[in-house]
Amino acid sequence: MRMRLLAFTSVVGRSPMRTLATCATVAFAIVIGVPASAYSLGSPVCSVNAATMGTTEGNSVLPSPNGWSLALPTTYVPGVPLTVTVQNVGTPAKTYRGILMWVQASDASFQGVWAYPSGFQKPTACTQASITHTSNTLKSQPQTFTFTPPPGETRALTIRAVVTEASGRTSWVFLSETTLPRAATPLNIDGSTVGTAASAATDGMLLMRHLFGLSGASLIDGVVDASATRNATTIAQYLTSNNPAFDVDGDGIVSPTSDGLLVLRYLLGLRGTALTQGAAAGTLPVTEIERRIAALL
Ligand SMILES: [Ca+2]
Repeated sequence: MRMRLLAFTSVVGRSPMRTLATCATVAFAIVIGVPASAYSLGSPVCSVNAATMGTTEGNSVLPSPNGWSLALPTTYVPGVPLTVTVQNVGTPAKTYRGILMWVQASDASFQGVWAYPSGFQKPTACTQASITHTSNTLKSQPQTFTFTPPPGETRALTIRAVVTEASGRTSWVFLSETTLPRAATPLNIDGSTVGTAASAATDGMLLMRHLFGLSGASLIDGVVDASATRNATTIAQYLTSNNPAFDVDGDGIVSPTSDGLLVLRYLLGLRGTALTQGAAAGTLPVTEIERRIAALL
């Protein structure tokens, strides 16, 4: 019911539909009957569910998910892009015409940002948490997309998708939804298994040294926990692949004298102006910087 209300609300706010209306009654009928992913120019709505689709498109002639699935990581790190692959593993030659995919947190709020490759776009009235096609031409799969979870987010995120196989309205299939929990303690940089999962003397120093360009022995000497599960090589790989997570002041750059210092100070217990004095480079309020670091713990 919540999903239906969301979809309906999204449709009501869509101005192009209003131009089709000749009177309030007709407008209401069109709003109720708006097709979703079968639209030749992409979905006008931000999300749908099976009930909405059945009502507006007619019941699908295909059983969901009809071989379609999403491939993606098992967890997410706040602020770090991840790859989502739409695929039909059992039938590599299978094509599709339309798609609507979106991401919501547990309170049904839309979260995160899709990148839009050629042929895909943001539904006009939606946030970048939704992605749809730009035309109903046949598309091959697997198709990869990039999604960036919000910095500072800690709730599990659920990715949902509906695909339209043929040009008719009743060939829609829902893919099994996938819920990604946040990765455990992304700031546990050395992967220690004993004691404090993230500490200034180890993880804070590792981040700082890495951002100053140190590697090998000079990266890890004296600053990895006895229970560390990563070595100099895998610590460097971890910090590189999760680099965007450490832009805690949100200026788009990960720097030792701002982000590295902020994380180190936070792990030492500093908060408020004592945290950010002379360190933050962006325009985020200190409360948001604290939230972004806390989301990595
Ligand atoms: Ca930064």
